[in-house]
Amino acid sequence: MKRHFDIIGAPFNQLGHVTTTKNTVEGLRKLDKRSWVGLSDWMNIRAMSWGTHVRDLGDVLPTKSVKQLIENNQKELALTTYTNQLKSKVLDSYQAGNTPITIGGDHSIAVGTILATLDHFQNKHDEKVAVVWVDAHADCNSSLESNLHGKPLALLTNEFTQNGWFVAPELALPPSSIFYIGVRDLMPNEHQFIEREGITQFGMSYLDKVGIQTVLTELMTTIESEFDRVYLSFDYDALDGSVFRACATPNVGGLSAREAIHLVHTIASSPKFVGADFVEYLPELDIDGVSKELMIKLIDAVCGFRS
Ligand SMILES: [Mn+2]
Repeated sequence: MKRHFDIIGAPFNQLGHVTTTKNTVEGLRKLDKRSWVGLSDWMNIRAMSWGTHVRDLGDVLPTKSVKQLIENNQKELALTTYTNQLKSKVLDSYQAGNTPITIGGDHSIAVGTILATLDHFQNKHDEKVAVVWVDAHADCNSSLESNLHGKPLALLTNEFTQNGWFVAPELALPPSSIFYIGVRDLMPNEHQFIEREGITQFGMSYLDKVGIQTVLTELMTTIESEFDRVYLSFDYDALDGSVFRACATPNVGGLSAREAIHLVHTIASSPKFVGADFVEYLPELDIDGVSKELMIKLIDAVCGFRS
């Protein structure tokens, strides 16, 4: 199967621990003095020299009304409005038979990408979708106080039910479909949710013991036997924060560059793979461009290149 990839920009960074109105996707696309490559040039090289089918669909920008809602502190409504726009763009990609690669944005944008995935595959085609969540955090914090970028999985599973938040049952994500990799900073309520629902976690200590290959073999064996599709949501802060610090919440002791490339390449190589998002990378904090080069390698790994 020759895949057709769609790059979708989701530069929405208003619901995290650090907010920015800068276009974080443009920071990745463009070549600058700090890095030897920009995503746009690199994808052109892949298309022209290697025959990769990849196109950049541009950005889903937050509208005036989204910005207004945030100013009015109606954040859940702002997120619903923004992610509805993003969802329809991602759905277009699925309907065209393509593989969307969405670039954030903070992790709240995954509400849009995953609702599109669940709408297309779970709701319309009655298929079971596994969501692999690669992150330093579990992002299922259901408390009212925490930022929305820390609760996309609470929102998608209807674990968070305040401020009018509700996901239609046919679009809700079953907790048993979540697979965590790299989580090492949990809140007690998140721990309880994970324990209660029996969610699969491949934590860093397990990875230390068995290595990334065993983790991926176990993960993909389960997905091959129990699921029809797999979606990948990759938070930059899953990476080792002692090296990769271009985000709001770097966390020391995460995935190495090689482990991350191998992980993304392995999941994206599955015939069941449908799409991915890469979130939380903040170009303005990337002082030497190392993180940008890795982000491009991770996106390249989705396209089948393990370089
Ligand atoms: Mn996250």
